[in-house]
Amino acid sequence: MKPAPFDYVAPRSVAEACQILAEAGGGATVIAGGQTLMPLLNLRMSQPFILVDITRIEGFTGVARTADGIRVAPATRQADALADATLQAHVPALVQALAHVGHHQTRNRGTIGGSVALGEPAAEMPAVAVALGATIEIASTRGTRRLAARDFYIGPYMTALEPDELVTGITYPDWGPGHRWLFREVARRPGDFALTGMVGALALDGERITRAGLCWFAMGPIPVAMREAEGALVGQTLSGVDPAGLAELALSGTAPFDDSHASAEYRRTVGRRLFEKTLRTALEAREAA
Ligand SMILES: Cc1cc2nc3c(=O)[nH]c(=O)nc-3n(C[C@@H](O)[C@H](O)[C@H](O)COP(=O)(O)OP(=O)(O)OC[C@H]3O[C@@H](n4cnc5c(N)ncnc54)[C@H](O)[C@@H]3O)c2cc1C
Repeated sequence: MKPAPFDYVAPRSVAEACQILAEAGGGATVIAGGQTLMPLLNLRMSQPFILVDITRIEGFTGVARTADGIRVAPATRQADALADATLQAHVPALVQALAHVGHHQTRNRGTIGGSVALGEPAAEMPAVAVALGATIEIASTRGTRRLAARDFYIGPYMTALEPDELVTGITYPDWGPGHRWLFREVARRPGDFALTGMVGALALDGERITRAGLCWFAMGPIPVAMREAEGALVGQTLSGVDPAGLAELALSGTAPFDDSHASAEYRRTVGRRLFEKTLRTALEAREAA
């Protein structure tokens, strides 16, 4: 199939893009890398009358250090983020996760902002944002606002974004030198969406864990923060943590689902083992971030 007819615009500024979205009254759709949207258009599951290409907006690509952490502009290609030295040094969990987002070909087009804004429950980037405590910048003609990633995801493919709003940046806190990062997923084939996966970081003061951020993906309708496990980890020493003992806490709040790829029971069982193994690896890591 081919898409239903639409107009195409490529604004050069955030103000221009927001004006177009506002005037369209819900009839416009943002396109970034197009890796998810193009198939939806071709299948006519999405039928906007205007497509707003945000990749030419000034300042919409690149990674920068700011007072709040590391800011990734929304149209930054996943392949560029994967190769970015600042992200590699300061947000290694994101870089590790990115290597599992699709394939070389999709990462050459796909963007960080597109993945964050889409809110696919099995996607890696929303879970990274939730785990690390990222802040999402949002703009519209009504102004700008900042939202914690933990408040951004509402349901499968549903976020707090209004139809006239645009994600204009994602800022990841710097978890500090020597922090431990965690990432692991299980997928049928490299590049497939995960059947289950987790990502996170532990901030340290010497051997003591001062902050923990952990999140599941493909374990519920949204990225599921492991709030109880995070709380139990803070204050413990690296050698004092019992990963097996924490696994049940980590699973609380998850709502794994049955689909054609795996059963909920499979996700829960594999998730438990994956959590234990991933946490143990992070605790024992000789060389941390
Ligand atoms: C074969 C294949 C395998 C894949 N495997 C994975 C995988 O394993 N893990 C994974 O996470 N993804 C995977 N993907 C999807 C990934 O490649 C996409 O890049 C990502 O989901 C969307 O990013 P995009 O830049 O392509 O966004 P687009 O497709 O352009 O847009 C996606 C949605 O986000 C909205 N949007 C985009 N940018 C913004 C913004 N700045 N503000 C507001 N709304 C915005 C669009 O309106 C649209 O609704 C795969 C895709 C393919 C084709």
